[in-house]
Amino acid sequence: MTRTLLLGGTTEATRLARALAEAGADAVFSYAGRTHSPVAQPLPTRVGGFGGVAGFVDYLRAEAITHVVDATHPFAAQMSRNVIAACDATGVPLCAFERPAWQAAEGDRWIHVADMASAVAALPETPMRVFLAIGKQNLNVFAVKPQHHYLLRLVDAPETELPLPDCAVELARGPFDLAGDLELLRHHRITHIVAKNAGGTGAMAKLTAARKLDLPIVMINRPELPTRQVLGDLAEVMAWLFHASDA
Ligand code: 3Y8
Ligand code: NAP
Repeated sequence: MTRTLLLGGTTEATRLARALAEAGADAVFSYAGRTHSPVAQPLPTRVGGFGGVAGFVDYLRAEAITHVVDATHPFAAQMSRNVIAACDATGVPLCAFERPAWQAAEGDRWIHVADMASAVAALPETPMRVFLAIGKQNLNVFAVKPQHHYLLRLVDAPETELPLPDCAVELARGPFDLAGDLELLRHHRITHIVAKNAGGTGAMAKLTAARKLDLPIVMINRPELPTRQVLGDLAEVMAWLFHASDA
């Protein structure tokens, strides 16, 4: 009998949770607990870290998990590395459910950078109006360029003082749409966007809006991960979970 642990926090994970619930599958959904009130899922849900690789191994054994689907965000690299190590150690089958990276289209003005520090370096010296669509975990690296006006889009109101002297906060939770992101960029007179190459549809609207407004995007490449099986299609994940175990 398959008992699945689904590591979530993305649009794809939410879709897969619905498919598993509709199939009456024995599955547990897992959030890191990054936001105050995560979207409720149609599966039994646990919230919070496991306690590193050792904690994750203990959880897999204690909960008799037979399959792990890593549907975390492409930038949740630490979790994905821990999952690979723990599934190697226990022999529990693992697949990543991951959306392909975004590709620049005709008319896009993307500046590709390797990491957050390079994203800061890619911004001009003269004061601009920058939409930081990267959440709150990496804001401090931008403090070396305080001259810009920054627009931050966060899931929860910041609890500590922000490291940027000139910034506005927009509280919102994805997935986002084109009309909303066009209005956001126009209202705040944005000149540059900084984004992670999240892929998927949940955070894509700002890319289309930037193209329509002819704005440059500093696009941060995904972190490298050790090789693992990656599936990009929900039906493939369901087949991996249920047809494989029939074999
Ligand atoms: C807690 C679950 C769904 C999932 C929706 C996707 C991502 C749409 C767009 C912009 C970019 C950003 C951020 C973003 C989006 C999805 C997806 C999305 C980006 C929730 C969620 C959790 C998180 C964590 C949160 C991070 C932050 C990142 C904001 C739930 C809503 C910037 C990433 O306050 C914090 O600490 C927030 C932290 C990690 C990045 C960061 O470093 O700050 N997401 N986002 C998950 C958990 O606890 O395990 O709360 O409901 C999920 C989603 N947020 O249900 O459809 O494409 O699927 N989330 C990025 O992608 O760049 C905003 O503004 O355009
Ligand atoms: P991360 O840096 O890769 O992970 C740091 C630690 O957080 C992990 O080692 C683990 O703690 C815990 N953790 C992460 N994801 C978890 C999950 N789904 N369930 C239980 N514990 C989890 O992770 P992150 O980038 O902060 O992302 C956290 C969550 O937000 C993930 O669910 C991710 O899908 C979602 N998210 C992230 C982004 C982003 O830009 N990073 C964007 C959208 C959504 P222990 O070591 O204690 O087990």
